[in-house]
Amino acid sequence: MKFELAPLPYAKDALAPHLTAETLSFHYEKHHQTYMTNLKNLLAGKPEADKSLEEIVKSATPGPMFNNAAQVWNHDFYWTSMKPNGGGEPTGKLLEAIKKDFGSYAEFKGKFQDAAVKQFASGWAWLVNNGGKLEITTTSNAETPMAKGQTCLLTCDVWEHAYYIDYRNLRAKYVETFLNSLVNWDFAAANFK
Ligand code: MN3
Repeated sequence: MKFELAPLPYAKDALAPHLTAETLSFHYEKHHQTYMTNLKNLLAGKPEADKSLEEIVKSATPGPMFNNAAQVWNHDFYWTSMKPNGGGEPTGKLLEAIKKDFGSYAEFKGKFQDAAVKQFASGWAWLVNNGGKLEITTTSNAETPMAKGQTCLLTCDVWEHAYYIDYRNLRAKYVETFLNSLVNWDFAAANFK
């Protein structure tokens, strides 16, 4: 397959003021692009070059190939986990499932924020469908629930590069803003089907 970054699903300034164009420029054009460039260099002349990105993530052993492929996939997933004028509560079947598995949207929100803030150092906070049950999980560095057979519904990047320009050290404020103003519940609902 041809490995090129997918375009951002919105303009670089479309998430402002919550995430500025400067943050999206660095995060997408520098960090995300570097993972893709590294991956392409690692794939050159290798049989894995014919696999899909998802197949590479699922089959790679720990090391640079996994790290760069998974970071490309995680960031693609992160961009669509947000949208302009996002945030608020989900609706429909997804809201019903959140109520069933977490008690209420407010309880889900508190647990997601807590997990995202407590993830030590670099990583990701996720809402996943684990065999029919919704769960909040965090992963370190490039690790991804997708490689473990869980269905990812949405993710929040908690690497410092995701928020440091706009929020400095205040990860909690960034995560709260992600849920209040950015999260794309339409995407999560589509993944839940
Ligand atoms: Mn990132």
